[in-house]
Amino acid sequence: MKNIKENIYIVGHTKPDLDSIASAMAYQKFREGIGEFNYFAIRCDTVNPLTEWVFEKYNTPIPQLIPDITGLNIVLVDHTYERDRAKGWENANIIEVIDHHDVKLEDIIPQRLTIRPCGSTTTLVVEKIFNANIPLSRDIAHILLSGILDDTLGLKSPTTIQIDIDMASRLNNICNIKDIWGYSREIFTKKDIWHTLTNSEIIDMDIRNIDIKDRRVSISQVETLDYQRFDIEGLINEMNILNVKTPFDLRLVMLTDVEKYGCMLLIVGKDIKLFENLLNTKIVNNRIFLPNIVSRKKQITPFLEEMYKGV
Ligand SMILES: [Mn+2]
Repeated sequence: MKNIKENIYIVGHTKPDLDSIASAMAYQKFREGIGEFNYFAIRCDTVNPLTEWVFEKYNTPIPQLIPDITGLNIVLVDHTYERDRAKGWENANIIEVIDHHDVKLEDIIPQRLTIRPCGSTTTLVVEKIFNANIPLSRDIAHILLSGILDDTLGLKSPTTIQIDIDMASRLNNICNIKDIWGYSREIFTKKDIWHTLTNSEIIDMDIRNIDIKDRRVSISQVETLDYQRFDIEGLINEMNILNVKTPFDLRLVMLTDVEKYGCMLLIVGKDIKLFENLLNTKIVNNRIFLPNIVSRKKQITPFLEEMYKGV
Protein backbone atom coordinates (compact mmCIF):
# COMPACT_ATOMS: atom_id res chain seq x y z
CA MET A 1 0.00 0.00 0.00
CA LYS A 2 1.17 3.49 -0.82
CA ASN A 3 2.19 5.63 2.09
CA ILE A 4 -0.35 8.44 1.87
CA LYS A 5 0.30 11.22 4.35
CA GLU A 6 -2.55 12.16 6.61
CA ASN A 7 -4.43 15.33 5.77
CA ILE A 8 -3.67 18.46 7.76
CA TYR A 9 -6.16 21.34 7.84
CA ILE A 10 -5.21 24.99 8.24
CA VAL A 11 -7.81 27.08 10.03
CA GLY A 12 -8.15 30.71 11.17
CA HIS A 13 -10.39 32.08 13.90
CA THR A 14 -14.17 32.20 14.19
CA LYS A 15 -15.78 35.29 12.65
CA PRO A 16 -12.81 35.30 10.28
CA ASP A 17 -11.33 38.44 8.78
CA LEU A 18 -9.44 38.47 5.49
CA ASP A 19 -6.08 37.84 7.20
CA SER A 20 -7.37 34.60 8.72
CA ILE A 21 -8.60 33.29 5.37
CA ALA A 22 -5.70 34.61 3.25
CA SER A 23 -3.01 33.31 5.60
CA ALA A 24 -4.59 29.83 5.67
CA MET A 25 -4.64 29.77 1.88
CA ALA A 26 -1.07 31.08 1.75
CA TYR A 27 0.12 28.35 4.07
CA GLN A 28 -1.39 25.68 1.83
CA LYS A 29 0.49 27.30 -1.11
CA PHE A 30 3.68 27.25 0.93
CA ARG A 31 3.33 23.54 1.72
CA GLU A 32 2.49 22.72 -1.90
CA GLY A 33 5.51 24.74 -2.97
CA ILE A 34 7.81 22.51 -0.91
CA GLY A 35 6.14 19.39 -2.28
CA GLU A 36 3.66 18.60 0.48
CA PHE A 37 0.17 18.17 -0.89
CA ASN A 38 -1.62 17.01 2.25
CA TYR A 39 -2.26 20.51 3.68
CA PHE A 40 -5.66 22.10 3.09
CA ALA A 41 -6.82 25.60 3.96
CA ILE A 42 -10.28 25.62 5.52
CA ARG A 43 -12.47 28.08 7.44
CA CYS A 44 -14.69 27.42 10.45
CA ASP A 45 -17.20 30.23 9.99
CA THR A 46 -18.85 32.51 7.43
CA VAL A 47 -16.60 35.08 5.76
CA ASN A 48 -17.10 38.86 5.69
CA PRO A 49 -18.08 40.80 2.54
CA LEU A 50 -14.50 42.00 2.00
CA THR A 51 -13.19 38.42 1.87
CA GLU A 52 -15.92 37.45 -0.59
CA TRP A 53 -15.09 40.42 -2.79
CA VAL A 54 -11.33 39.83 -2.80
CA PHE A 55 -11.53 36.10 -3.59
CA GLU A 56 -14.06 36.67 -6.35
CA LYS A 57 -12.11 39.57 -7.87
CA TYR A 58 -8.98 37.45 -8.00
CA ASN A 59 -10.63 34.29 -9.33
CA THR A 60 -9.92 32.05 -6.37
CA PRO A 61 -12.30 29.77 -4.45
CA ILE A 62 -12.75 30.58 -0.75
CA PRO A 63 -11.43 27.76 1.48
CA GLN A 64 -14.00 25.12 2.33
CA LEU A 65 -16.22 25.57 5.40
CA ILE A 66 -15.61 22.98 8.14
CA PRO A 67 -17.26 24.34 11.28
CA ASP A 68 -16.24 21.48 13.57
CA ILE A 69 -12.59 20.37 13.63
CA THR A 70 -13.07 17.37 15.94
CA GLY A 71 -10.58 14.61 15.13
CA LEU A 72 -8.63 16.60 12.52
CA ASN A 73 -4.92 17.42 12.30
CA ILE A 74 -4.83 21.20 12.57
CA VAL A 75 -2.63 24.20 11.92
CA LEU A 76 -4.01 27.27 13.72
CA VAL A 77 -3.40 30.55 11.95
CA ASP A 78 -4.08 34.11 13.12
CA HIS A 79 -5.26 33.16 16.63
CA THR A 80 -4.44 31.17 19.72
CA TYR A 81 -7.04 32.24 22.31
CA GLU A 82 -9.62 29.62 23.19
CA ARG A 83 -12.53 32.01 22.57
CA ASP A 84 -11.44 32.34 18.91
CA ARG A 85 -10.94 28.65 18.16
CA ALA A 86 -13.17 26.53 15.96
CA LYS A 87 -15.71 24.19 17.51
CA GLY A 88 -14.21 20.82 18.42
CA TRP A 89 -10.67 22.12 19.03
CA GLU A 90 -10.45 20.16 22.33
CA ASN A 91 -10.58 16.96 20.31
CA ALA A 92 -8.42 18.09 17.42
CA ASN A 93 -4.72 17.38 16.99
CA ILE A 94 -3.17 20.85 16.89
CA ILE A 95 0.28 20.36 15.42
CA GLU A 96 1.27 23.86 14.43
CA VAL A 97 0.48 27.50 15.23
CA ILE A 98 1.25 30.66 13.21
CA ASP A 99 0.16 33.99 14.69
CA HIS A 100 1.02 37.65 15.14
CA HIS A 101 -1.02 38.30 18.31
CA ASP A 102 -0.15 37.65 21.92
CA VAL A 103 -0.27 33.94 22.57
CA LYS A 104 -2.55 31.90 24.77
CA LEU A 105 -2.15 28.18 24.22
CA GLU A 106 -2.68 26.76 27.76
CA ASP A 107 -2.27 23.00 27.43
CA ILE A 108 -1.80 22.83 23.67
CA ILE A 109 1.78 21.95 22.78
CA PRO A 110 2.18 22.17 19.01
CA GLN A 111 5.22 20.67 17.27
CA ARG A 112 5.88 23.93 15.43
CA LEU A 113 5.30 27.55 16.39
CA THR A 114 5.72 30.72 14.35
CA ILE A 115 4.86 33.63 16.62
CA ARG A 116 5.99 37.12 15.82
CA PRO A 117 4.38 40.43 16.70
CA CYS A 118 3.80 42.12 13.36
CA GLY A 119 0.89 43.52 11.37
CA SER A 120 -0.62 40.35 9.96
CA THR A 121 -0.34 36.56 9.87
CA THR A 122 -0.27 36.75 6.08
CA THR A 123 3.05 38.63 6.39
CA LEU A 124 4.56 35.69 8.30
CA VAL A 125 3.41 33.12 5.76
CA VAL A 126 4.43 35.24 2.77
CA GLU A 127 7.92 35.46 4.26
CA LYS A 128 8.08 31.65 4.32
CA ILE A 129 6.93 31.56 0.68
CA PHE A 130 9.55 34.07 -0.49
CA ASN A 131 12.31 32.44 1.56
CA ALA A 132 11.53 29.14 -0.16
CA ASN A 133 11.46 30.82 -3.62
CA ILE A 134 7.95 29.58 -4.30
CA PRO A 135 6.37 31.38 -7.27
CA LEU A 136 3.03 33.15 -6.75
CA SER A 137 0.42 33.90 -9.40
CA ARG A 138 -0.76 37.49 -9.76
CA ASP A 139 -4.21 36.61 -8.42
CA ILE A 140 -2.83 34.94 -5.30
CA ALA A 141 -0.36 37.80 -4.75
CA HIS A 142 -3.29 40.25 -4.88
CA ILE A 143 -5.23 38.30 -2.26
CA LEU A 144 -2.23 38.12 0.06
CA LEU A 145 -1.40 41.80 -0.37
CA SER A 146 -5.05 42.61 0.37
CA GLY A 147 -4.84 40.56 3.57
CA ILE A 148 -1.81 42.51 4.77
CA LEU A 149 -3.33 45.88 3.83
CA ASP A 150 -6.58 45.07 5.60
CA ASP A 151 -4.94 43.93 8.84
CA THR A 152 -2.50 46.87 8.93
CA LEU A 153 -4.94 49.67 7.94
CA GLY A 154 -3.04 50.12 4.70
CA LEU A 155 0.36 49.74 6.45
CA LYS A 156 -0.48 52.64 8.79
CA SER A 157 -1.55 50.83 11.97
CA PRO A 158 0.76 50.97 15.01
CA THR A 159 1.12 47.18 14.77
CA THR A 160 2.81 47.52 11.37
CA ILE A 161 6.54 46.81 11.34
CA GLN A 162 9.21 46.73 8.63
CA ILE A 163 8.58 43.11 7.66
CA ASP A 164 4.95 43.95 6.78
CA ILE A 165 6.14 46.78 4.56
CA ASP A 166 8.80 44.56 2.96
CA MET A 167 6.42 41.67 2.26
CA ALA A 168 3.74 44.03 0.92
CA SER A 169 6.25 45.62 -1.40
CA ARG A 170 7.55 42.27 -2.66
CA LEU A 171 3.97 41.17 -3.31
CA ASN A 172 3.35 44.42 -5.12
CA ASN A 173 6.29 43.66 -7.40
CA ILE A 174 3.96 40.95 -8.72
CA CYS A 175 0.69 42.94 -8.50
CA ASN A 176 1.91 46.34 -9.69
CA ILE A 177 -0.71 48.38 -7.86
CA LYS A 178 0.21 52.03 -8.44
CA ASP A 179 -1.61 53.61 -5.50
CA ILE A 180 -1.47 51.36 -2.45
CA TRP A 181 -3.40 53.75 -0.21
CA GLY A 182 -6.07 54.14 -2.90
CA TYR A 183 -6.40 50.36 -3.08
CA SER A 184 -6.50 50.15 0.73
CA ARG A 185 -9.40 52.61 0.74
CA GLU A 186 -11.22 50.40 -1.75
CA ILE A 187 -10.69 47.47 0.65
CA PHE A 188 -12.07 49.44 3.60
CA THR A 189 -15.13 50.45 1.59
CA LYS A 190 -16.06 46.77 1.23
CA LYS A 191 -16.16 46.45 5.01
CA ASP A 192 -17.87 49.77 5.60
CA ILE A 193 -21.32 48.21 5.57
CA TRP A 194 -22.34 49.45 9.01
CA HIS A 195 -25.42 51.22 7.68
CA THR A 196 -26.93 47.78 7.05
CA LEU A 197 -26.65 46.86 10.75
CA THR A 198 -28.55 47.86 13.88
CA ASN A 199 -26.71 49.71 16.66
CA SER A 200 -26.63 46.60 18.81
CA GLU A 201 -25.20 44.56 15.92
CA ILE A 202 -22.52 47.21 15.39
CA ILE A 203 -21.51 47.04 19.07
CA ASP A 204 -21.48 43.25 18.94
CA MET A 205 -19.57 42.75 15.70
CA ASP A 206 -16.04 42.88 17.13
CA ILE A 207 -16.28 43.08 20.90
CA ARG A 208 -13.66 42.11 23.49
CA ASN A 209 -14.21 41.90 27.21
CA ILE A 210 -11.13 42.36 29.34
CA ASP A 211 -10.57 42.12 33.09
CA ILE A 212 -8.02 44.41 34.66
CA LYS A 213 -7.63 43.75 38.37
CA ASP A 214 -11.26 43.55 39.55
CA ARG A 215 -12.58 45.86 36.82
CA ARG A 216 -14.48 44.70 33.76
CA VAL A 217 -14.15 46.58 30.51
CA SER A 218 -15.78 45.89 27.17
CA ILE A 219 -14.30 47.39 24.00
CA SER A 220 -15.95 47.23 20.60
CA GLN A 221 -13.88 48.05 17.55
CA VAL A 222 -15.46 49.42 14.38
CA GLU A 223 -13.36 50.45 11.38
CA THR A 224 -14.81 53.00 9.01
CA LEU A 225 -13.90 55.61 6.42
CA ASP A 226 -16.21 58.15 8.06
CA TYR A 227 -17.37 57.96 11.67
CA GLN A 228 -19.77 60.85 11.11
CA ARG A 229 -22.09 58.53 9.21
CA PHE A 230 -22.92 56.67 12.43
CA ASP A 231 -25.91 57.32 14.67
CA ILE A 232 -23.70 58.22 17.63
CA GLU A 233 -26.61 59.20 19.89
CA GLY A 234 -28.29 55.88 19.19
CA LEU A 235 -25.09 53.93 19.82
CA ILE A 236 -24.60 55.60 23.21
CA ASN A 237 -28.23 54.88 24.14
CA GLU A 238 -27.73 51.24 23.22
CA MET A 239 -24.49 51.09 25.26
CA ASN A 240 -26.36 52.45 28.29
CA ILE A 241 -29.16 49.91 27.87
CA LEU A 242 -26.59 47.10 27.57
CA ASN A 243 -24.82 48.35 30.67
CA VAL A 244 -28.00 48.03 32.72
CA LYS A 245 -28.49 44.45 31.52
CA THR A 246 -24.82 43.47 31.85
CA PRO A 247 -22.89 46.06 33.87
CA PHE A 248 -19.30 46.80 32.96
CA ASP A 249 -17.11 49.34 34.77
CA LEU A 250 -16.43 50.79 31.34
CA ARG A 251 -18.03 50.12 28.01
CA LEU A 252 -16.17 51.54 25.02
CA VAL A 253 -16.97 51.64 21.34
CA MET A 254 -14.08 52.70 19.11
CA LEU A 255 -15.29 54.21 15.84
CA THR A 256 -11.87 53.99 14.25
CA ASP A 257 -11.70 56.35 11.30
CA VAL A 258 -9.00 55.20 8.90
CA GLU A 259 -9.32 58.34 6.78
CA LYS A 260 -9.00 60.87 9.61
CA TYR A 261 -6.60 58.46 11.31
CA GLY A 262 -8.07 58.60 14.78
CA CYS A 263 -10.95 57.25 16.77
CA MET A 264 -14.25 58.64 17.94
CA LEU A 265 -14.44 56.90 21.29
CA LEU A 266 -17.88 56.37 22.83
CA ILE A 267 -17.72 55.70 26.51
CA VAL A 268 -20.20 54.78 29.28
CA GLY A 269 -19.83 53.26 32.74
CA LYS A 270 -18.94 54.31 36.27
CA ASP A 271 -15.17 54.55 35.66
CA ILE A 272 -15.54 57.33 33.11
CA LYS A 273 -14.07 59.72 35.73
CA LEU A 274 -10.81 57.71 35.91
CA PHE A 275 -10.62 57.90 32.14
CA GLU A 276 -11.00 61.68 32.23
CA ASN A 277 -8.35 61.99 34.92
CA LEU A 278 -5.72 60.10 32.97
CA LEU A 279 -6.59 61.92 29.74
CA ASN A 280 -6.71 65.17 31.65
CA THR A 281 -9.76 66.18 29.60
CA LYS A 282 -13.48 66.32 30.25
CA ILE A 283 -15.53 63.81 28.29
CA VAL A 284 -18.62 65.61 27.07
CA ASN A 285 -21.76 63.64 26.13
CA ASN A 286 -19.97 60.29 26.46
CA ARG A 287 -17.72 60.81 23.47
CA ILE A 288 -14.27 62.07 22.62
CA PHE A 289 -12.25 62.15 19.40
CA LEU A 290 -8.73 60.81 19.92
CA PRO A 291 -6.36 61.63 17.04
CA ASN A 292 -3.83 58.90 16.11
CA ILE A 293 -5.60 56.30 18.27
CA VAL A 294 -6.62 53.37 16.05
CA SER A 295 -5.60 50.19 17.86
CA ARG A 296 -7.50 48.49 20.66
CA LYS A 297 -4.63 46.14 21.42
CA LYS A 298 -1.68 48.51 21.15
CA GLN A 299 -3.20 51.77 22.38
CA ILE A 300 -6.51 51.53 24.25
CA THR A 301 -5.73 48.40 26.30
CA PRO A 302 -2.36 49.72 27.60
CA PHE A 303 -4.06 53.03 28.41
CA LEU A 304 -6.65 51.18 30.54
CA GLU A 305 -3.95 49.17 32.28
CA GLU A 306 -2.20 52.42 33.15
CA MET A 307 -5.50 53.89 34.32
CA TYR A 308 -6.25 51.02 36.71
CA LYS A 309 -2.70 50.85 38.06
CA GLY A 310 -3.46 53.02 41.04
CA VAL A 311 -6.88 51.63 42.01
MN1 LIG B 1 -4.57 38.96 11.73
